Amino acid sequence: MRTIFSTFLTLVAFATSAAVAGMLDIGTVQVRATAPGMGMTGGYVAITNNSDSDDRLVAVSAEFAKRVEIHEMMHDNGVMKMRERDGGIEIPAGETVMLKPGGLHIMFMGLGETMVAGEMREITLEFASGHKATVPAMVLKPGDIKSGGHRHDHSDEHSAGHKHKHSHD
Ligand SMILES: [Cu+2]
Repeated sequence: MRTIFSTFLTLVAFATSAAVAGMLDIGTVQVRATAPGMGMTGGYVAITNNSDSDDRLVAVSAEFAKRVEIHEMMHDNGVMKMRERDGGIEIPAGETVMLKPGGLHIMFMGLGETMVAGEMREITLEFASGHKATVPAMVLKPGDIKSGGHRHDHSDEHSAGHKHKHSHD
């Protein structure tokens, strides 16, 4: 009886995480490296909504930043400026939204440390659906940040970026 019960729990846990992971596909987060003393930097990521209902990125947080905002770019008398985007970013059902340099982006403010190229961090994304995901973020030199050419070749992606856990057996 005990064995059956724990197997059941394992199956439920597995099914839940797979379903959640399948609804929102969050690419590798890219964070722009900073020079010592710089107080803010940008973050970029592709988010795909595989579900049947629209969602919305409403908040981002990170341990290394006091405050994180979701920004958009806008023209102001011929000058590109950025500002906080009211209501976050809509992620329509079945679509991919790119946060990239010169467009929608995550703004990390009040940095407590220098962001050094090559380091890995973590950030947490919160969605209107209640889905919350803590994902790895890669610190990159500005020239190494890919501005949107994220191709979804799955074999490629698996050999390159993703870490697979094989340890649970
Ligand atoms: Cu910004």
